[in-house]
Amino acid sequence: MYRPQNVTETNRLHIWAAENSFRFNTTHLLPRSSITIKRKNQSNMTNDEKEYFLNSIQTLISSGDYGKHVSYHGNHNHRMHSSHGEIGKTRFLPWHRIYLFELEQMLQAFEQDTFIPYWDWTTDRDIPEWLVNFTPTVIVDNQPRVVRRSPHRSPNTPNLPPEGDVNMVMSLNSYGSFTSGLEGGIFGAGGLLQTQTQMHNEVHGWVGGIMGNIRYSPTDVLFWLHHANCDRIWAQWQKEHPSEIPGLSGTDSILDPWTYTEEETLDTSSLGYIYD
Ligand SMILES: [Cu+2]
Repeated sequence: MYRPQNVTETNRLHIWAAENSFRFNTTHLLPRSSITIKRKNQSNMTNDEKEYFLNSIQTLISSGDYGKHVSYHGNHNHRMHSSHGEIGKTRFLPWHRIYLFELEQMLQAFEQDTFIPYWDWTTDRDIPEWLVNFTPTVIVDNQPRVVRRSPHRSPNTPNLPPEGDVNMVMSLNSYGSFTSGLEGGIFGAGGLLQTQTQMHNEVHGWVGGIMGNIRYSPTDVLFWLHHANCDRIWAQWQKEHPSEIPGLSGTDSILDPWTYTEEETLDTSSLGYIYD
């Protein structure tokens, strides 16, 4: 059902500039070396790639654009979590896909080949070493927000989700059950299944600190790596379930504060990226 865009370098920049989500314009942008960028597993990044990524994040923090982007997540009028009801549950994956895409476009204004890496917490069972000391203070909604973490410490979320949890959601056949399992875990008749963690929510709680605060969690750079992993899991699941789409309609399908529609999110390669 999706409508793949014919992505060329020019229209990629055009699509993004038209969104006008921040103050740069196309004259600031350098063409990428490839039309389709590969988001890599963070554990396979070169030192240069890590440096480019953190430098461009830091540049956006200093310019105020990062803090502004974080603040969208604190505005719950955008309905992007299941805590906002059925529509929020349905919008969770497409909304966050665009949220990451927009940040990645901004990062590429400074390092044209940079990408948001993903953190596969089923294999890397701790905070990636190179990010342990990246704990900036970011101005969000006119207040300084400090990145603090308290990994492992919450009694409610003692473990990062194991591979079995991912296999479990991958085996689900409807978009509705897949996205709720991935966002917050799979619930049986008696509550959360004993063998499962709360998946996406679990990682937020496990990292702790600002990652455990729904309003300001994107202040921590781990947010982007964690959500890239969720987005990657969705992309894999989509390949096996091409007809299972969120199915939003009317204004619900417009991923505000941007103007992208659900349809435009359904194929990552039409947004110009894939996963390795
Ligand atoms: Cu999240």
